[in-house]
Amino acid sequence: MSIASLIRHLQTSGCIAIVLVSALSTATRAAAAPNVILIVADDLGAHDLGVTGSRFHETPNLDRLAHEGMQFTQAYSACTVCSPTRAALLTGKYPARLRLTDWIPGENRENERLQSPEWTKQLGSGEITLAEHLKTSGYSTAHIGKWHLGGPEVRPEMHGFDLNRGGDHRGQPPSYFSPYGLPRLLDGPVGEYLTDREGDEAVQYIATHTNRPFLLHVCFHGVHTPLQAKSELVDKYRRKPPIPGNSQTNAVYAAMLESLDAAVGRILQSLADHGLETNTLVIFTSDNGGLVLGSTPATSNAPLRSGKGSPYEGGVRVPLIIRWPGVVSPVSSCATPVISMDLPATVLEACGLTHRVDDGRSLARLFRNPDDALDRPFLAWHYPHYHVGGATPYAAIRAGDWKLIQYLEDGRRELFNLRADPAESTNLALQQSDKLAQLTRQLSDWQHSVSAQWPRTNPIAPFSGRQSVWFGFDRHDFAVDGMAGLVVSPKGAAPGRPWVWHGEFFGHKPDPDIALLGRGFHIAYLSVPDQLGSPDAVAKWNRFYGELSRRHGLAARPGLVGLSRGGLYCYNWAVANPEKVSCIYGDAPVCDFRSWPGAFGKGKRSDRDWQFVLERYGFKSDAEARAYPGNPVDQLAGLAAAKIPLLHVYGDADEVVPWDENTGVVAERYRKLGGSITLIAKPGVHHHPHGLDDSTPIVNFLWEHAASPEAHAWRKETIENPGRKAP
Ligand SMILES: [Ca+2]
Repeated sequence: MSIASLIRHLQTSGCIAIVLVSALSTATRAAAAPNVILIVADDLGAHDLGVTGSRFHETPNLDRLAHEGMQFTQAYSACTVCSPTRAALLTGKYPARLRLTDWIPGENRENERLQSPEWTKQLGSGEITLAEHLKTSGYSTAHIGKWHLGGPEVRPEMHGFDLNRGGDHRGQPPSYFSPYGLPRLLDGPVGEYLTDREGDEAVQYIATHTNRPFLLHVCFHGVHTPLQAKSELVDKYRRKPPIPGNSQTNAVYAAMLESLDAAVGRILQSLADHGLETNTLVIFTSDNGGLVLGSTPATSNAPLRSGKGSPYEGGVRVPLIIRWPGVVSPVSSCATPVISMDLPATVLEACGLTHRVDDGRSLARLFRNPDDALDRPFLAWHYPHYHVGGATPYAAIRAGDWKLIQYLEDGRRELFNLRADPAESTNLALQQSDKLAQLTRQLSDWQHSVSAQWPRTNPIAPFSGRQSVWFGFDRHDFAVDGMAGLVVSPKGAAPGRPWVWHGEFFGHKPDPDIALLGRGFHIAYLSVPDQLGSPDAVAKWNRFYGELSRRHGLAARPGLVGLSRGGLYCYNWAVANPEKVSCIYGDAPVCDFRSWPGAFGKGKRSDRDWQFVLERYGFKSDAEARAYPGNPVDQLAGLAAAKIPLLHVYGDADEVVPWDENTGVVAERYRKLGGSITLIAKPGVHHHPHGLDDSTPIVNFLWEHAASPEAHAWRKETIENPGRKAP
């Protein structure tokens, strides 16, 4: 039984009280055909509403809508950014199938490891939208607000909407206060607020369309950036007392959301005023997860991980509320995973239309039985792009409680059990090999079925800059963002282009480097002296890493080498980037600046370097520096979780960087955290000399952990077949 016929049955059997708009016998469809209001907020996170758990934001109207209908607690957007989800909402197709896979026009990053494919930067006129289907069936149709699906030739008017108020190619308004700078929306009085205006446009549309079924597509520009809100509302949230444990604190964002909620309230009131409440299907959702970037992020999606532009749940989980009196039970909720494409399928069934939707499933059966499953084995995402929110090109699949993320740069995979671990904190890829293989296969089959587009490998740029010879190998000295860097290249790179990266003292004790060059490693160094591993040094390392791994194609996970103070650089960078590190070799490494140069224990004081610590880390006093919780010895959990193996070589008579205050503390804590560390003590040796007389254990450690399986196989083959050339 379709929803339309179900309603007719309920209405005629008197099960519920519904006022018939006109006689069923003469206008069967029109009588039962509900109005549809599809409200899409922009960048609204899964836990931004009062009813979805926010303790800071105030959304009484949306909370009431949820109580009068069904809340979907595991609703997904088709993408982690705007345009693809909006296209999916109108067509019922996966963005990958539409080849509209990024926000329009997207970013063109030339120096990344992968280049985006030639994707479609508009909703093509060949696609038939929900509005076109309903218009053909006699509906009035209107689009209000953000469109963001291409240029002038693919505006809402060309995709089945009779009316367009504000929709164009833009992804955000130049201003939330009139004059708006939106060519498709006449400016209101100076200072009028855009969200209020969009609500007013919707109310006016409802008031003038009471006699004919309508589709009203209200795409609020809020709560996307620029964060601009009415000052009296901002003040209200600024005055709120702190809420313990609350991670949503942005008063401007909260004020924007309150305006959006109020506009929704006025739309709902308008339906009631015109007697349309009962026969109107109201859907409220968002196009991607909440924005969590910056020092004062717009919102937090906690307990979900990350936010807009990231492959994790915070990027794709959205609120979804559906109200349809008499059909959807009030105060109901549904935990079945659903996705953007399901909404057009649902609307079409609700309107008694039979058009097939490629990738969506009607949620109608869930209205009746929220515990039902939908007839599909998984949901999937394919994003062959980079995004400032954290994404490198990836694909993902959710099947049952499991979610797999596959990174297209290097094939790395992460597997999470969302029921046990909704925050995606524990990667089970190694423990659950059967599940990993099953999801990988399903994802690959799906990508094939939608003809997913693949990013292309960027041609590897050769090293440039001043060329010289270093122990018989080519050395290039060059600048990255004004910083001096260098790379020594092997005669032939091992497969996967492995490399080691020195934190300070490049060239001191070169034996391991020379041996690794002979095995196809690159050796790299960035000169950031006197920074002692400060946050600024970590940021500089990030840029150097990006240059080497993306532009020059070196492996995604180098081995790090930290001699003495180089330990602070290596460990602090690794703590910030655990997924980018294969292993760490520390040689008498400093792991706590309180030991050296602070010498608050047994270490040897260096006044000059301690001054650098205070300055570079921004401490106002010794006391503040000593209370700092960010030394490597206190930050090992992430490295242990990432299973990064450590090797420390040290002299047990070191009086400059005493081993027990550094290596000893790291070893004890790392092992307690489940991490692996190998210690090689040199009896009676002081801080110098570094290294070992026979470097074999160091070389083997770096080779074992920093070289790819393909490199291991290649070396085995070249040793067994010495006539073969390196690739
Ligand atoms: Ca968005």
